[in-house]
Amino acid sequence: MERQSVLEVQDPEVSRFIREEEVRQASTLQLIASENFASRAVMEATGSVLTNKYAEGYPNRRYYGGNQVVDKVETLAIERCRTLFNAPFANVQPHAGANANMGAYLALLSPGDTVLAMRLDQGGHLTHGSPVNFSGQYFNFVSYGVRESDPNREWLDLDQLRKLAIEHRVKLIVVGATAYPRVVEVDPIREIADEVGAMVLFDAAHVAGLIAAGVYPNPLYTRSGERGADVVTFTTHKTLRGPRGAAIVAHEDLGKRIDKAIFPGLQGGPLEHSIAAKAVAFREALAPEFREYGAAVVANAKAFATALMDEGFRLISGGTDVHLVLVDLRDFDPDLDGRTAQDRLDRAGITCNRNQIPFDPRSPFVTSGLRLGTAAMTTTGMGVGEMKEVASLISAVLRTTSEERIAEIRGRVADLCQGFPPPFLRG
Ligand code: DSN
Repeated sequence: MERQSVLEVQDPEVSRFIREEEVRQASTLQLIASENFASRAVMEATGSVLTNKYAEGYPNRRYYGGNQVVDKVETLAIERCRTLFNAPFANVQPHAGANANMGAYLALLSPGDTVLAMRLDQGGHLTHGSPVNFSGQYFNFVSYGVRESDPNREWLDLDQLRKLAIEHRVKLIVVGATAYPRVVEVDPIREIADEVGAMVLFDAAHVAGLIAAGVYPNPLYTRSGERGADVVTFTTHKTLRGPRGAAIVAHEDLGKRIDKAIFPGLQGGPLEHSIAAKAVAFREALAPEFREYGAAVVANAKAFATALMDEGFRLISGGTDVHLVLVDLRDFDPDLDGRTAQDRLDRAGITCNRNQIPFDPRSPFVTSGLRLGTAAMTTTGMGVGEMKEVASLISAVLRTTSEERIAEIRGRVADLCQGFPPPFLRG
């Protein structure tokens, strides 16, 4: 509190904006699938004196003096991360998911190497080979997607993945997505990789918290406990509910290469305040309550999916196994695009993002879809009853163009949120 009042005195403008954002986060619904509410302990570590320290290098191998305490912090974060993911090796320094992926590519590839990853417009990520991203500029990416028709419409097309892996003799297969509502088992990917002599990188940015909670298979291992993905990258702020940042876990033989790629290959001084907050989040995720949280996130997503379908929305792949649903708006209203829907929901206090759906006829800026996640709502304590209510509010907003009606719904949203305050407002 004292720290905030200092800010209020010294910089009233920034202080006011932070307060405004607190009000926005607490009085509107947060449905962006990549967001969550970090605990107060995580935020306290993020705002600590560790932000003052330069610590280029790794514990006991630094280029600056005075790292006695920081070494303990980073070692603790590494150990907790390894325990959480049953990982032989961990690097907790990546500043963001994009850096973690870049670090993994630097460790595993040479410029120009051929890589297979999921198409961005079918659920992948910019760092999975987009031509406007470093990944697509420095490596030769080939993309797989989802099935266009039944059986298993909009589920990962493993036949296509295997065909492309063989045809292009890829060096690395990247798995993982930002908008794919189904579990991806590493086992068949490992088999394909072994067939073509490729490595496997699993980008678990979205599902890291679900893995930690035991409700999503750990991609480092196959179901029979053999080596699965060679490397797993993930962000710490999505379902894992930690500070904004990322980490990498891997099998022991790749550890040295990954460390070298992150520093000095890619980053300078690590953000030790953030690493301390990651350690706090890993500890929280190791507690039994986090398993309940992960199970509740998925149960809420499934209830939300059913309720949305009852309201007349079609969901990509017919539902969800994870923390998010991807809505195809076209069956609900053929004239309603993702951008219009996102803006109207925003005015009603329902925060989400438009998203391309597989085989989307609209551009990435407009889109025909919405991506909705349950991680943040679940953190506030909402359950399946609230998911039904939120689905009905979304449907009501998207059925009207009356600003008066949207304002009325915004009031209902605020009432609902008042009963479920985020952690930063709790004692
Ligand atoms: N921006 C993240 C997401 O929303 O999924 C991915 O980088």
